[in-house]
Amino acid sequence: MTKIGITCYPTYGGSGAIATELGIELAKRGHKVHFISYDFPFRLNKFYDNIFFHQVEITEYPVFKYPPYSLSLSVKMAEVVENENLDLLHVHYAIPHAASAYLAKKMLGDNRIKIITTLHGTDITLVGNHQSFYRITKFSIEESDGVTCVSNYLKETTSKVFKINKEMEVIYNFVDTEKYKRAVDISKKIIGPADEDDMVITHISNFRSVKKIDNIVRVFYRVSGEVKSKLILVGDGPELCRIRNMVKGMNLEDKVFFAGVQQDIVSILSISDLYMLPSESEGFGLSALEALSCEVPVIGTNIGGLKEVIEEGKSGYTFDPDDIDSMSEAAIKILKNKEVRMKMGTEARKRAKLFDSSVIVPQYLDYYERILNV
Ligand code: GMT
Repeated sequence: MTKIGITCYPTYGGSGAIATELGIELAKRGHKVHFISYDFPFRLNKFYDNIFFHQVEITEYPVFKYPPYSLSLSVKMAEVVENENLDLLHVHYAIPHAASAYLAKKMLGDNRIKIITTLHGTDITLVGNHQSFYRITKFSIEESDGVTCVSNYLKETTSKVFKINKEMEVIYNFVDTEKYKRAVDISKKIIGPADEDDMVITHISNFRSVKKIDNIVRVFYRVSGEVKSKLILVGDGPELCRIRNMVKGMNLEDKVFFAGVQQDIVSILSISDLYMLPSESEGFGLSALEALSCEVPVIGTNIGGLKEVIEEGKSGYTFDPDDIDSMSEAAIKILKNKEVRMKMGTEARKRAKLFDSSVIVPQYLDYYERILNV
C-alpha cells in the first residue's frame, strides 16, 4: 500500500479530471490517497474509502494584492507528508504545483519524499513556455524525481521547448469504459431543443480560446445547411460570450444550445452523433476519449496528442484546426450516412478500450514503484 499525495486544479479541466480519476482508481486498489488543493476536486462527488482531502487555506492580508497560494500549498504539502507519512507527492500540471512540491521537499529534508510531476498540455504549450514562467517550469521539471507526459507529442515538445534531457515517461489519459458507456433509449430531448431525428454534434470544454469553438460554429453552419442537426456546447469560460454573439450573428440561435456546466456527461454523449475538438493543440484530448468510449466519432485537431488517440478514418478524423472545409466535409459524411456513423461508433468504442483505466492505471503504479525504489 502506497500513501500518495495528489495535487491538481480542482475546478473543471482535463488535468484535474484525470488526477481525480487516478486518485479514485488508486484508492479502489487499496492505496491511501490524499488530495491537497484549495478546493474539493470536482469529480470527487461522493464518499470514497481511502480518499482524504486537505484544503489549502488562502490567506488574505492587506499587503497581499495576490495571496501567495503556491507558498501556502508548499507548507500544506509538507504538513500532510509528515502527518500522514506519505511516500510520494504526485502533482498534476507543472505550474505552480511542481515548484510548490520542490519547496516542500526542501523543507522536509532532501530524502524524505519523492515527487512525480505529470505534464498535461497547456502547462507546457501555453503557460510554461511564456517568458514569465519558462525558467521555473524547466527547473521544477528537472528537479522532479519522475515526470510523466500524457502523450508522445507532449514529451517531445517538452524536451524541445525546455531543452530537457531527463527521462520522461509517457502515460496516456484513461477512461473507465464501464462508466463511459453509451446509454440506449435516451431521448434527444434530455438536453436542449434537439428532435429525435436531429443529428447532434457536441463539444465539451472550459471555453478557452485554445479550444477554437468559433471553428466548431463555422463547421456547424455548413453542416446544418445539409443535415438536420443541432449543436450542443457544454461548459463555461472566457469565450462563452463571444461565441454566443457569433451564433446570434449567424442566425443559428435555434440550432445551437448552450448547456452550461453539466455533471452527467455520459447522457449527453449518449445522444451525440459526433464530437468536435478542433483545438489549437491538445496534450491528449481527454474529452474526445470519453466521447469515443460512448461510441461517438470525433473530428479533432491534428496538433498535439489527439492523433495518438484517434485512429484516422476509423474512429474519427484529425485536421488542421482552421481547415473548415475538410472538417465540414468529414462531418457531413459521418452525419449523412447511418452505416458510416455506426461503424465509426463501434471502432470508437474499440479504440477507447485501449485506454481503459484497467490498462493505464497499472502503468502509473509501476512508475511509482520505479521512482520510489531509485
Ligand atoms: O484543455 C482542457 O480542457 C483542460 C486542460 C487542463 O489543463 O486541465 O487539459 C489538459 O490536460 C488534459 C488531461 O491530461 C488533456 O487531455 C488535455 O489535452 C489538456 N489540454 C490541452 O492541452 C489544451
